Amino acid sequence: MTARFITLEGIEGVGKSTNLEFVRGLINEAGHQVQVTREPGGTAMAERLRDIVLHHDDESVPALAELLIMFAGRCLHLENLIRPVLESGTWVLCDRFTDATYAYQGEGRGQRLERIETLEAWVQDGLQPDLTLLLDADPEVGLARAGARGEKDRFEREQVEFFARVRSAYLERASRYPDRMVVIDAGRSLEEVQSSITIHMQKLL
Ligand code: Z5A
Repeated sequence: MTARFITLEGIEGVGKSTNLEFVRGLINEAGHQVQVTREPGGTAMAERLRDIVLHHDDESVPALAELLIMFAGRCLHLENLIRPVLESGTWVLCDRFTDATYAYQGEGRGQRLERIETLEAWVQDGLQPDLTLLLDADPEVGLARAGARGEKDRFEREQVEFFARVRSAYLERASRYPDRMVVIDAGRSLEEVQSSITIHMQKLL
């Protein structure tokens, strides 16, 4: 069986990190090896770009620069980790991928759709996730769950209206790509969320 590429998406605090481990367990239980990774980041150099884009405030970051950094990191991640791992037969489970770019840099920062589509075509050359689990919840819920943490990064300092725009962009993409993206109501208890995830994963497994 071909190795699968699965991504988790959603606004801040909806439970991506929490459920990543749960999904890893489901894949392992089904007898597959899986590499867990994340974006921005995933390789040593892409992690350095992540640090720049999330934590450095020493000069202003134009929205176009932010977009280009996301795709530069993605190019490193795809060529040096994701493609080789999939080719070796190991599944890849990634915390965020290009849907996040459409949602954050597109709807959130106002970057034009055609720009993102062009970069996506250059960098991904047709590669898309086999399944994207979109954890969806009201921004107030996500921000409250994430709120207890310490110092906030450049995105976490955004206001609730920003996350509302990001959320609606995610939902719009899910309705456009229903074969790849499934929306999971992440406002429910963790047990209920994981039961929905299991149903969708079983179709793939
Ligand atoms: N970004 C971008 O702009 N463009 C791109 O192309 C890409 C990314 C790829 C870093 O992402 C930033 O990068 C991101 C967008 C940008 N910024 N934002 N926002 P990240 O994924 O590393 O950061 P994050 O979204 O801020 O992750 P997070 O805050 O860690 O959220 P999470 O992983 O979804 O949530 P969690 O840590 O699993 O859960 C939060 C808390 O809620 C925790 O205490 C859990 O125990 C609890 N939890 C989880 N689920 C539940 C349920 N169901 N009930 C109750 N409590 C729960």
